[in-house]
Amino acid sequence: MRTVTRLAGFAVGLAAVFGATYGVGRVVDPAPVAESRHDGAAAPSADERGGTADRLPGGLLVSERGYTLEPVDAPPGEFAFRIAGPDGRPVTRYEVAHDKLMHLIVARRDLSGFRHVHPDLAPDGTWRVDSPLTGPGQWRAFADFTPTGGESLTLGVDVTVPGELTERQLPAPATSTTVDGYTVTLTGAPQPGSTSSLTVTVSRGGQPVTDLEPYLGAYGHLVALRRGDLAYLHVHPDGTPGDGRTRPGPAVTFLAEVPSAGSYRLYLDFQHGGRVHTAEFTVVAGAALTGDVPTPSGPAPTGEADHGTPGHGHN
Ligand SMILES: [Cu+2]
Repeated sequence: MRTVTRLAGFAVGLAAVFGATYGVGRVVDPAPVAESRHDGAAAPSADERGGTADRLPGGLLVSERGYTLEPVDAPPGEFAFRIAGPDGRPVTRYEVAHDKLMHLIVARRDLSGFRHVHPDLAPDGTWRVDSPLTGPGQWRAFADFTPTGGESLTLGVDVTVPGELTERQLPAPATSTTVDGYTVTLTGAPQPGSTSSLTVTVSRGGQPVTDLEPYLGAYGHLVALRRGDLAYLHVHPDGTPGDGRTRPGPAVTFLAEVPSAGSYRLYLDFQHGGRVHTAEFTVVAGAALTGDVPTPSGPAPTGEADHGTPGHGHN
């Protein structure tokens, strides 16, 4: 899995993305800035960097290691894009990862409107899907894929949907949420720089759900987006269906390593009753260390129910 990003990697990431002017009060060694990659060349290994660094979190770059995410014009109601490869031509060969050739994740910059969909590949390398951009706003679209002959990669691009938008406050941190009649609780808290165990427990009508269905080869998929820059972490469960030790609920455990302190929105996809449901949580990593980023204005919402996009779902 490529979701593991060490704390040292975060320091490099912040320096590379924000430059020295955006330090959130942390001491960042300036040396790695010069090593940030703008040319698509392979990342220096941790050893080459003196054992201090990993690569950036996913989704922050529109172009990385020679691959570039390019939205293309599409009819209304459709979203289309391609991945340009190192030779400049659209990539047409991909490896299956988590049951699919391509995972497209979208969320607004305010972390609302999350969708996770699976586009279809045309022979010319164009990916098409019914548009998951469910309303106006500044969206970030993430393409999570493995090109044949390359490593897995998550590229991100901004997409604007015109129209009037009321920006939503990030819901307050909570350890329980409801979706589609299910109650999902979260135990564990991510700590930057170390692997943290996060366990979600699913119940319905007060009864634990013990017959979760595999979805994309797992009993749950967890995407985390960092508040502030939408750094993307795709976290997978500790255990897979059929491995003889992983039970189909009510608990699903994930191993997460977040790249920094701060607020994250977690999006848990799980399948039950033949449908995929998405439970969302706000968590604060390293809260004791730095505290949360203050909300710019107005009181924080007290619940989760006002944040979700009605009918957001999957295909
Ligand atoms: Cu997917």
